[in-house]
Amino acid sequence: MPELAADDLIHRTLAGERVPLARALSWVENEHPGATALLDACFGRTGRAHRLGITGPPGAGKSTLVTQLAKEYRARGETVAVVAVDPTSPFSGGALLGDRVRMNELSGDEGIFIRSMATRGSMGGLAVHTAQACDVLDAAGFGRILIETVGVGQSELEVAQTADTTAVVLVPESGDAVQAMKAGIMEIADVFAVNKADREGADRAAQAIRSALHLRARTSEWDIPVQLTVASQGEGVRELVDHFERHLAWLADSGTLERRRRRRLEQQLETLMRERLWEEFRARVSARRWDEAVAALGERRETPNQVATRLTEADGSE
Ligand SMILES: Nc1nc2c(ncn2[C@@H]2O[C@H](COP(=O)(O)OP(=O)(O)OP(=O)(O)O)[C@@H](O)[C@H]2O)c(=O)[nH]1
Ligand SMILES: [Mg+2]
Repeated sequence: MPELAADDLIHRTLAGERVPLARALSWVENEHPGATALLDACFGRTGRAHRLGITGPPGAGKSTLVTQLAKEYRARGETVAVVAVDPTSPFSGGALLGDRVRMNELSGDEGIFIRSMATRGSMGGLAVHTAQACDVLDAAGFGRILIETVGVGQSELEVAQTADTTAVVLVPESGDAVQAMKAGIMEIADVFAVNKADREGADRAAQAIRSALHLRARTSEWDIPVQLTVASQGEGVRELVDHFERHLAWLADSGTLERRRRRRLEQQLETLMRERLWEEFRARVSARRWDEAVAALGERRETPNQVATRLTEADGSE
């Protein structure tokens, strides 16, 4: 596609045209200068999509499940965007190719849009870019946004937290259930899927998760369901979507949706303010002064606290 004027690109993205939409998402991902105007134009139209995080350990069957979920939502008349967050790890090269093949099943349907986000740059950046990509997809009119993230680390938690509903996908045989609980995933799961339930031990794994949930102090009125699935056969997928829809209704009725979204916006604002204030500061303080401050630390003449105080209290005049 030839270079589009920014206004044209924004207009066509909001109209749901796929090629401009793909370009718009690249703008977000690459922090293109036009991204700010794009996101500003999208903002007033966001808040309509249900954002679902699908997370869990490598190979649990997330992509297979996402493909099935997308089909089920389509059958229910919803439009679906999939955001697959690829960690650029040496292990995921093959898996990514697998994803493409699997998700090819979905291609050719105008009501489905699939996008990968690379984990370039900082992890914090990834969460921000993912949230912004979801804003664009939301504004473009997709009703359900499925965000697939691999793993159970801090960065995945951050990405998952950009969702309204988070599903944690585990498998029967590994000690994943226990590990996930340790990694804090228990705190973010709204729904559990025990996938590969065609294998030994799925009921036992589901039971282990339920017991762990019972031991935990309840923090809300939402009863976290544990659903067995066989993603490769599409089993349990309808039930899973039912849980998601019930969760969405619960979020809305209880006021939790509004609260979560507001907190998300507050976090966005905070991130933005941090960046801006930092840039402002670096523009104000010369490289020479900064280097001197670092040298003072290196030579143990001042403590980091003292230097920070001196630099913030200075009025900027050199
Ligand atoms: N037996 C069985 N295999 C499954 C099931 N669901 C997925 N698989 C297989 O598990 C493998 C991994 O599936 P993916 O969907 O790529 O898993 P993933 O969690 O997206 O993997 P990463 O993105 O690499 O973390 C594939 O070979 C799938 O065919 C299932 O319910 N039962
Ligand atoms: Mg995958």
